[in-house]
Amino acid sequence: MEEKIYSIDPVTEELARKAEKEGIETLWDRKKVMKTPCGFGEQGLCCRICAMGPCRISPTEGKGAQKGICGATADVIIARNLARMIAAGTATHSDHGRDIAHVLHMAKRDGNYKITDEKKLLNLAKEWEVEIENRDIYDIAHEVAEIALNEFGKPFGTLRFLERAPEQRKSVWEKNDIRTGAIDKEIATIMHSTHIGCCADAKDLVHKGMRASLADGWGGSMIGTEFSDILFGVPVPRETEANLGVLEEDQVNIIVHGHEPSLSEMMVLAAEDPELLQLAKEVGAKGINLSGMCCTANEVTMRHGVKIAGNLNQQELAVLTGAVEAIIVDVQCIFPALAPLTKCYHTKFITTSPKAKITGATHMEFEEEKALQSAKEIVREAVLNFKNRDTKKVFIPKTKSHAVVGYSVEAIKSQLDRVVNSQLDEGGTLKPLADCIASGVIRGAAGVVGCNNPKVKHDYGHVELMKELIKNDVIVVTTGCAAQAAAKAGLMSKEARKLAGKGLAKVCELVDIPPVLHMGSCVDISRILVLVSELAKLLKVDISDLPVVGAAPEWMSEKAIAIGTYVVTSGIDTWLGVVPPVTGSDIIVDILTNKAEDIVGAKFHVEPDPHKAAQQMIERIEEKREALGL
Ligand code: BF8
Ligand code: SF4
Repeated sequence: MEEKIYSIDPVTEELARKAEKEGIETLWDRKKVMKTPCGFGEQGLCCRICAMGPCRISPTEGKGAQKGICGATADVIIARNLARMIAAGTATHSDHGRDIAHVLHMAKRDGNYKITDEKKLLNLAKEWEVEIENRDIYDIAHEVAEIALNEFGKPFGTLRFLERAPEQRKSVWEKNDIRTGAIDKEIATIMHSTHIGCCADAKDLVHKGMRASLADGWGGSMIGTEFSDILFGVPVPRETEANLGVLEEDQVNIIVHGHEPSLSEMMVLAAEDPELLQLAKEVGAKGINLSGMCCTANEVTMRHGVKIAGNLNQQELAVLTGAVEAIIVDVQCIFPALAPLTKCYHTKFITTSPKAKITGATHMEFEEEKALQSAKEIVREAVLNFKNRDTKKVFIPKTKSHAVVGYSVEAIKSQLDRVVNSQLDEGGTLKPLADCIASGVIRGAAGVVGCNNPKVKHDYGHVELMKELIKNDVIVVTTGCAAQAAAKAGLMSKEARKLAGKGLAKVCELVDIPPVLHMGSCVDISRILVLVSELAKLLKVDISDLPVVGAAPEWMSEKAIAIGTYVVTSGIDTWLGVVPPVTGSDIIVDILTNKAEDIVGAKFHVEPDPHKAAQQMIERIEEKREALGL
């Protein structure tokens, strides 16, 4: 029998084999049990919105049920399901943003949460016309936070951050009634419109989805990023290491997994606490080794260089090393499978958020009012668990990769300042980058983002796509689990410029950057929106005119659907490596992959083969260049 290959990542392969040998179940086993996915679900032809159903529509025209009991057609059912996915994704990122805004609202000079980047706060205060003269910085912060919190429910007006887009883009949104209002309102409207017997117009439902998606990218996500930077610092380039080889045999290994930096930042501080370090020594460990998983890893590696343990598909494998004392989680992308799995090892599985309690886990609520104390209690649990480690079960793979991370827009600008702008006697601008793109030294830019999905060989979609793009002089910016795939594959080391085409390699050498830039977590795709907006303004064009493309080769979450939709709605063509559940409706497929271009100047493309996707993306970039006369 042919051996199943799970991943292109040798560490993942090694640990998946360990799981096989020990008879431990992983996501790949559960996928196997799932057998062929439900054909109706796969095409989006199933509706369970009301109790007259569930209704499923026959994929064959003229045969079997062609309508739900209420009369909803396949087009309506699929559009409703799609809109609900967008609403869920938008809710998730935005609720994260709201939490961070609350943290800024409670920040105090002598509290656990302080303002780290006053400049960023003052810039935002000016942008939002908040009085700054002769005011205490914390008063300004609290007022800015309150304004942000009102973005979620304000009864009138459109989102403030939409103003950051170029004028041409704003007109496109205005003309098509896509300028989004309060974040919660857009989500609620979708839930209302998709209730039984409400909106039954497929095109209009996609339109509603597009409008809500902007509340994600230009709303909740942007609030999350901006406020995290103000509280915890704007990321700057720093060295780190990636993959499960970052675990240490002789230390207490703690993994932080999830999304919100309000928890992980405190965990970083707690892991450095002298008393807890002393306790670690007393239990026989040489120290406390904190590493991150999924987007939480991105947050803390960008700001502190904390090592990256792995991405989505590796969360169970971390436990399988037998060397993790505790896996501490907050919200999103946490497999419930960790609860029974951790019972097979000594690992403590600790949930911290009231929004994500998991049966079988130990819940230690993280209280923001006494954040550091809460974090210390959690770390203490982990340290005390070191003595329970069963050395016979321990296997830490050797492999880990070196990476440079932390390319916020500000960091990219200061990198350009240091080596290019300083010679030109100007600073704080992306102009040299725009010039490189205009001259053709760099052909364009691609944002490669998103998850892992066992439908794709782990990391293969991300890594192959990125390699092909950089080889063709397309600079890659990345976030989320895609960023971690790149880090593990060595694409974020400066030496990776050897894999780049001549032009890009030269720019990387001159500016001292890797060809694949780590821009953060999934909410940080808002950084990419700011980046492309500034580039478009410099070149005096709309975002949709730029030789810029996006891709989510291994996406799986509703968040990814919301992201893809706001990226397209912002004017950037987006390639998906996994087919979304919409293929049962020709009308929806036509809107997403064709007609969207007439409305917002960009559309979705679906291409599971990363090499073919890269070629299509490069062709699209060249088309855009030609249209711009470059
Ligand atoms: O928000 S990339 S698997 S970790 S959803 Fe989740 Fe997907 Fe990873 Fe972060 Ni984003
Ligand atoms: Fe069936 Fe219509 Fe109810 Fe959906 S909303 S389950 S299609 S009756």
